[in-house]
Amino acid sequence: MEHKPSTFLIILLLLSYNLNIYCASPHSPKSSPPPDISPIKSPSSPSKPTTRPSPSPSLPSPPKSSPSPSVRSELDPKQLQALRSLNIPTAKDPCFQPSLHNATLCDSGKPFRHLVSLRLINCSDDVQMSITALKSLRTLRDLEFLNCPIPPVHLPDEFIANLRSFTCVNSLHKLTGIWLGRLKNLTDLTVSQVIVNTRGPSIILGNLNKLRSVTISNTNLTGFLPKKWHLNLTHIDLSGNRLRGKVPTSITLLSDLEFLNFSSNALTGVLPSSMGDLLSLKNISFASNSLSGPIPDSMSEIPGLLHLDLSSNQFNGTIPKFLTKMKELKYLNLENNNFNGVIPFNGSFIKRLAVFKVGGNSNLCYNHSSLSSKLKLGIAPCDKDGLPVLPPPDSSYDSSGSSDGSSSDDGSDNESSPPQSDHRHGPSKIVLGVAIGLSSIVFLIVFLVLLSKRCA
Ligand SMILES: *[C@@H]1O[C@H](CO)[C@@H](O)[C@H](O)[C@H]1NC(C)=O
Ligand SMILES: *[C@@H]1O[C@H](CO)[C@@H](O)[C@H](O)[C@H]1NC(C)=O
Ligand SMILES: *[C@@H]1O[C@H](CO)[C@@H](O)[C@H](O)[C@H]1NC(C)=O
Ligand SMILES: *[C@@H]1O[C@H](CO)[C@@H](O)[C@H](O)[C@H]1NC(C)=O
Ligand SMILES: *[C@@H]1O[C@H](CO)[C@@H](O)[C@H](O)[C@H]1NC(C)=O
Ligand SMILES: *[C@@H]1O[C@H](CO)[C@@H](O)[C@H](O)[C@H]1NC(C)=O
Ligand SMILES: *[C@@H]1O[C@H](CO)[C@@H](O)[C@H](O)[C@H]1NC(C)=O
Ligand SMILES: *[C@@H]1O[C@H](CO)[C@@H](O)[C@H](O)[C@H]1NC(C)=O
Ligand SMILES: *[C@@H]1O[C@H](CO)[C@@H](O)[C@H](O)[C@H]1NC(C)=O
Ligand SMILES: CC(=O)N[C@H]1CO[C@H](CO)[C@@H](O)[C@@H]1O
Repeated sequence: MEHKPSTFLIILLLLSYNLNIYCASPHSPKSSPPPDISPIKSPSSPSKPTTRPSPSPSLPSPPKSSPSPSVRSELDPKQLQALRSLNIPTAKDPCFQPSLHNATLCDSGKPFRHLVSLRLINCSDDVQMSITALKSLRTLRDLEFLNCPIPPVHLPDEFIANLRSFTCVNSLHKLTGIWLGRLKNLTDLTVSQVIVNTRGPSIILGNLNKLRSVTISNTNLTGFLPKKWHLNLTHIDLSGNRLRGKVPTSITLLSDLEFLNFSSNALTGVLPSSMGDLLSLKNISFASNSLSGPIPDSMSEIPGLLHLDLSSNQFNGTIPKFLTKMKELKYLNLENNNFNGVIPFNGSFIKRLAVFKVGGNSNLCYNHSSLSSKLKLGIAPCDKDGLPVLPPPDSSYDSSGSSDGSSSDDGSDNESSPPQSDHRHGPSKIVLGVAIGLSSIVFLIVFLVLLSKRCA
């Protein structure tokens, strides 16, 4: 306790030594304005270079589809007409106008350009997509409906043949599995906030053999997960549906899969023990289902796991220590399950994560000699047998933590090996603070007197 004021004294002496030099320096005439604190300020004073206006701001590189204006060709008149029938403004060439509400993208064909991408946003419900219009738009590779409450459309075969990407968010009233299953050449499918009537996702996924990315979320999709998956899938989001049954082992054959979201369904059973075969996995969520059993050991093999959400299920067993070895992990949510035992984490692991949740596991506890109660994990500390101390943690004020700047000084203390139970030191901390404050003032006065004598 004594060494804190003495450190302060040393700093002051050093400062006054500095000032001493400053006062004596020939470069700083004594007639200059009071040399109050400018030498202390100086480290921050070198003016930062303000954002330099670049002499010739380079224009953003033009989209690859637009050559120099002089040689540009125009959109195919038939497609122009089709766009007009969709109430899309065509006064300006849709291949060049900045995409505002209805985004369009064209190829660089000659003599005419053709549309490759069309996005309809917030359209009025009286818009009709006629067969003629759709046939003339068969060059589209990408079609998106966002908030377009128009009636479902029948897509002609020649239109479907070229379509690679289809998005329907809160649009087209209602879709069926058979309608979506016709879009056989798709690599990307996104359907969200639309009712999808079907017996199960297999009707759709079993037909789209080129899919790489599929999102069918919040669609009230029913049935079971497919047993057969297309092996090139990298992204699967079937969250927010009514899917039931087990997670099939066959899903672990998807070695390119990076993103898997089955959250908010009615899945049951245990996770496949070969989960660790999903070597490309980065984000995974099984949150809000009725899954049980342990976290599979094989998951320790997944090198780049970033995001693991198993919350709100009935997973049980102990939390595996291998999670601490996962270098990339940023998000770990295990709350509201039946895990038991001591959590295998220390403070430095938990601090590394952006999100860490383990609350709502009544048989889980933390070792209070390696984790501070300040982390407020929502679980009880363990007794010496590794069982939760009952009753569960009470977050009432049992320390001075709420009265002083505890949040600022706990930055490193739970890293150190003997973390004392800090609530006993509450009142003495305040006394110490007052003492340091008072002595600081005294020293400052002495310092100023000294300074004024030297510089006078
Ligand atoms: C579509 O409508 C939503 C809400 O009505 C609005 O926030 C959004 O900016 C609109 N988007 C476009 C491109 O008009
Ligand atoms: C998919 O595209 C190929 C050419 O890329 C075409 O031959 C085939 O007919 C298309 N399939 C469907 C179902 O349209
Ligand atoms: C989805 O299904 C549930 C249960 O059958 C039903 O209550 C709900 O209204 C459905 N949602 C929509 C948007 O139809
Ligand atoms: C997966 O994609 C690769 C190209 O990235 C392709 O060569 C291969 O045929 C695809 N596999 C299947 C089963 O479609
Ligand atoms: C999964 O989907 C839900 C809802 O659709 C979303 O809230 C959640 O963030 C998603 N999880 C991941 C890992 O992307
Ligand atoms: C994957 O998880 C990370 C960490 O939580 C998050 O920042 C990122 O947005 C997620 N990626 C996707 C595609 O949801
Ligand atoms: C997990 O729960 C299942 C029943 O759901 C039970 O058979 C199993 O023994 C439990 N495992 C552990 C480690 O508690
Ligand atoms: C808690 O950690 C200490 C020191 O790391 C260890 O000696 C003790 O056995 C642990 N207690 C439990 C219940 O695991
Ligand atoms: C925290 O745990 C990790 C992984 O077990 C370990 O590498 C690290 O040394 C621990 N840190 C401290 C301060 O105990
Ligand atoms: C088909 C379609 O959605 N057309 C819309 C394009 O945008 C204009 C205004 O931004 C709407 O009036 C059209 O309905």
